[in-house]
Amino acid sequence: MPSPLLTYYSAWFCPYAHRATIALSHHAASVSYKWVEALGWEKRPSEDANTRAQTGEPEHDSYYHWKHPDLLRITDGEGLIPTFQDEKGRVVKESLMAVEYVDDLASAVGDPATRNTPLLPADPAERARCRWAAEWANKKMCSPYYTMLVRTDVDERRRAFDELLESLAWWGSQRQGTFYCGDTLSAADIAPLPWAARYYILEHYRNFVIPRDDAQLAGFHEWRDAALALPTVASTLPDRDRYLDHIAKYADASARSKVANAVRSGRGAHDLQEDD
Ligand SMILES: N[C@@H](CCC(=O)N[C@@H](CS)C(=O)NCC(=O)O)C(=O)O
Repeated sequence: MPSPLLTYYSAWFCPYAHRATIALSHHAASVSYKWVEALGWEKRPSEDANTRAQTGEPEHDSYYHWKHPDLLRITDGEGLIPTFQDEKGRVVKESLMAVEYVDDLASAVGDPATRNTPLLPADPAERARCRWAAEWANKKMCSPYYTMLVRTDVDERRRAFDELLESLAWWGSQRQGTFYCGDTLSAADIAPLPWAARYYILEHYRNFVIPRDDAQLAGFHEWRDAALALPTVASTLPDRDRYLDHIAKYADASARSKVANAVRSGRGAHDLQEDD
């Protein structure tokens, strides 16, 4: 069966979309797509007048997302990436599901002779373990990244970093091979990988260094180094300086995105709500 052409609404900087990009890169032999750069920043006077009134903050400019009109149209105005649209117009969104969707497509339409390894194990219990780990990583290895960047209380940031280190140690110890589900990359690995690839921002903006020589973290480093060295992953990594410049808007509190708004209001990045 020929591979359908997906329209992939994405953005070069977005770690959530990066999950889908890694899945597409892994399954490049089976799934074809057209990338649409669908999100960017625009600087406008800050709209959060209530917050300013409460904190006494001076008038300032903030960065808001501009969104591709087609993305807004097919997502009823929500406009989150990653979003896929297939040739029949059907929409798939939410990054963890997008990864599974690409994997399902590869097994449905990919040529078995050239298809890459599946991202989810076939065994039901192993599959459930892998999905559970992806959700866990989303909360424990991805959301703290935004807490450290966006929250202003230094103790809260430090607590988030300490918790992150505990999570990294746990993750490294749970692997069933080089990677989480064995010796090939899985959907569980892809869940935290875009953030693990960007943890350098924590040192750059918050002076939080993930120690290299701590025995508890050896498994995490082994996992991270092996995953980032895969050509299908290495080819997807954003330029470091360009990304540092992008994420400065979170570090200096001028970003107004759904994730930044959720974290500013005291929730986790994984807990977006309608009005964020
Ligand atoms: N839960 C979503 C989150 C995706 C998300 O927040 N993506 C950001 C870009 S990194 C976005 O689309 N932001 C648009 C906005 O904040 O309005 C997922 O996992 O796909």
